[in-house]
Amino acid sequence: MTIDAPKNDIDESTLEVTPPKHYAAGVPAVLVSLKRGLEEMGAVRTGRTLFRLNQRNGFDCPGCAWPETPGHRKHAEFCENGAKAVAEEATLRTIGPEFFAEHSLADLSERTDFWLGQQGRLTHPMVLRPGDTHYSPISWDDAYRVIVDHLKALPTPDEAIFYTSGRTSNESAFLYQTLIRSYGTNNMPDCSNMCHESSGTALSDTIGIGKGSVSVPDLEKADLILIAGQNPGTNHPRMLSTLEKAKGNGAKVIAINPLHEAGLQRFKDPQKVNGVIGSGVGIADEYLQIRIGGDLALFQGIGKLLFEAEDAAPGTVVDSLFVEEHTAGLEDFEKHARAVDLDTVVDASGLTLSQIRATADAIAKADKVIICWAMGITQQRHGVDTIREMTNVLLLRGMMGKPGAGVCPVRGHSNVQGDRTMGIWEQMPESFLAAMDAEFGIESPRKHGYDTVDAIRAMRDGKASVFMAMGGNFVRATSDSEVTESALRSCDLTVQVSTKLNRSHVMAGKTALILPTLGRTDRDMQAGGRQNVSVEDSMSMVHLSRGRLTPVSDELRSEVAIISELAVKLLGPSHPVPWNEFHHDYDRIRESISRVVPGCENMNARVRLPDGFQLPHPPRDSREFPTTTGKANFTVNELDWERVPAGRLVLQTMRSHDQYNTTIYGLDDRYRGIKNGRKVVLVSAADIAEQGLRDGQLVDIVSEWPTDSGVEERRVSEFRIVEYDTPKGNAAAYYPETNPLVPLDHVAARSNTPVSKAVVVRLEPR
Ligand SMILES: Nc1nc2c(c(=O)[nH]1)N[C@H]1C(S)=C(S)[C@@H](COP(=O)(O)OP(=O)(O)OC[C@H]3O[C@@H](n4cnc5c(=O)[nH]c(N)nc54)[C@H](O)[C@@H]3O)O[C@H]1N2
Ligand SMILES: Nc1nc2c(c(=O)[nH]1)N[C@H]1C(S)=C(S)[C@@H](COP(=O)(O)OP(=O)(O)OC[C@H]3O[C@@H](n4cnc5c(=O)[nH]c(N)nc54)[C@H](O)[C@@H]3O)O[C@H]1N2
Ligand SMILES: [Mo]
Repeated sequence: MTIDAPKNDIDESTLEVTPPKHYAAGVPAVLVSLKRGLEEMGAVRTGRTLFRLNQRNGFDCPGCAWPETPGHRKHAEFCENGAKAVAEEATLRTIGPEFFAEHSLADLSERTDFWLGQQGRLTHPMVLRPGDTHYSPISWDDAYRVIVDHLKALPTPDEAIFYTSGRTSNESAFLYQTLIRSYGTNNMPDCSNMCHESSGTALSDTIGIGKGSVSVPDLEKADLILIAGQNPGTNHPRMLSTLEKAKGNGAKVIAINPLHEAGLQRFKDPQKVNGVIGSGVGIADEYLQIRIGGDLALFQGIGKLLFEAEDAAPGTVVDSLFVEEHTAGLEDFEKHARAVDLDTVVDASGLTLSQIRATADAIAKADKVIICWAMGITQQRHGVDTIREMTNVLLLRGMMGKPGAGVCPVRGHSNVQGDRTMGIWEQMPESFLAAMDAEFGIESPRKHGYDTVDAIRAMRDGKASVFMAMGGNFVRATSDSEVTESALRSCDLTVQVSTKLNRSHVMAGKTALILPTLGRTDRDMQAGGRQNVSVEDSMSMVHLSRGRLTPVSDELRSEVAIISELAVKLLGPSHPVPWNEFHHDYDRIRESISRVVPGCENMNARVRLPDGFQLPHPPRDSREFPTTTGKANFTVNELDWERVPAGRLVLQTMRSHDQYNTTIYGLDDRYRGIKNGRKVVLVSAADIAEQGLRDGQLVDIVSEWPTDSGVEERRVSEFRIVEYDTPKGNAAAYYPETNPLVPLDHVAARSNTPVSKAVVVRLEPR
């Protein structure tokens, strides 16, 4: 069998630009999936993986966290981008000791993210010791010894940081936090800090639980679905099938997005006849091309208009029964909402008054309303307030805890929600820590730990010197790349448990370890036989995932194995946690989870049900709100938005169609018409004209950040201007190439999430 050689590096000069597409998926998507599969893993593995994706006895797609339709797990359900995620992991290309002997650290650091990721699966534990120019092989036992020696030498466990990315299974996340808390710290930053933290913070305030309140059947039943700050055609393609069904049942969809994303316009389902030869289905009935950062204003305007509609036809808009029985804080909210100035809302959002009125009218009249959102909302300075304001609108209309209505934060990584449920959080509540202590006879630390941004600050300031990551690509995922890179390099030890090579392996601490691990698709054999793991999707369904592929190397260890083996060495053989039993039989881990994590009782039996089981959600299940008031809270939020200084643009950093976060699959952003390159900046015709620039011109993007001592500048070079339909004053470019532009302190209020979607920049012609 031949596996294609890795792709060559990027030549941005061959960039091609064609008009953006107005629909998503369709035949090209299926062809792309199969082609990627065959290139990376050959026919047999392609068959074994793609047709086992999201099936009852198969593995959970490592793509996004969009759920399966209950009862449908028996059908192969996969999408183009899920297939790419699988091909990326199941590739037969490998990089072992010879690769690292050939490529020095200096060589690797010159390579692009694309090149690093394309080299293949990691096969051996590798070490870089002080003064080494190359990584060299190390045995697992010696690798654990290096970690234990460093951790034991720290003056306090709080000088170590333990990151988690969202592919980690429930079982390994639970064990990982048990290890970290047994060792003695809560320093557990995770990718969620950069992702839906704003959603968790806002929803905890308003409804008392940081998770979405709807399921797939709710979306299928809704009358009105708002989709704000999300690009499902690329990032959650299976959501389009759900939207298609909702539309078929009569739902109206309103998209709120500065860009006209293809998947929000029309969907041709490749698994249906009309999707292959017909014109597919239209998705958005209305498209609000909002200005970046204008959503808080929009929802405040809607709040005001709902009260006015209630005045005009009393008893028809405000759900007074719900409001009286289940909510608190209406009076203050009403006073604030009525005082909102609609001219300001128009200015801030860039929308017309009639668009805003039509949206409010649709919300006022629909019986079942759902609001979905993702990174366009959460990665904003006012992300938390915006989500609180969306909730205000829904609460006023009683859209909580009834079929077809509610809040729907659409999660990213396939188990990012589960990792949090399992205790990966720097500030888990006392109830969880007490349950851990009772289960294991340990003493979990109570002092809150560092989140992602605080972890970088701690390393930068010399307050932390050991960094370990369970997956992910910390230096490329986080903001302010230069600061973060030097923070990581200043550590005494960095440890990356990974499937594939990435920039975080290259930005190595004085001593650095790469520990290769099994992925979702790989068969996981332990002393107790073949193991499976579980994950929780965006709608709180927990189900099993079982890998089938033969691992590419005998040296790979599962995350559970790595954590347990390290724990025994770090904590000693008499530690009360039964690490060896956990290692050998993951059912034993689930037994402990059953006792510690509320809602996971009897997990081993329930996770084996055909659709798994759904975690409790009091607002959804019984209109109970575990908030400080015991009711759903209306909130009052100051109106603010992103102003565009003269001659400047507000830049959002987003994903192309050919990437998974920091992993670059290819160089095309098919739906947006960008081919063979990534260093582009999308700018409106009006700004191009006003600033005397031209389409196709090469520019540097310079971000400007006011400080006490003046304006700090950050720069990325040689980006090509692409004229694109985005609101005047706004621009868009791809992440992670533009992460150097996002200042570390540019974070969302309260959630501390980097503001990746609104950076003030200027374009400097080369
Ligand atoms: N194939 C693929 N799938 C993925 C991922 C991937 O990289 N590749 N990543 C996964 C992860 S971890 C996540 S979190 C999700 C991310 O899923 P998305 O949130 O869809 O990802 P982004 O590309 O960041 O897209 C943000 C969207 O918000 C819009 N936007 C930007 N600013 C604003 C604003 O101010 N207001 C509004 N209303 N909209 C705005 C942008 O135009 C864009 O459409 O996808 C997950 N799934
Ligand atoms: N500017 C900007 N920055 C952003 C964002 C943005 O929109 N704009 N989005 C943010 C968001 S939403 C997120 S979630 C973060 C993503 O942050 P991360 O989760 O840290 O990044 P990923 O790119 O998903 O991580 C990819 C790496 O994970 C490893 N990996 C893959 N599968 C497995 C596995 O099964 N086990 C283990 N141990 N390792 C595995 C591989 O080595 C791979 O290189 O980035 C954030 N950063
Ligand atoms: Mo994410």
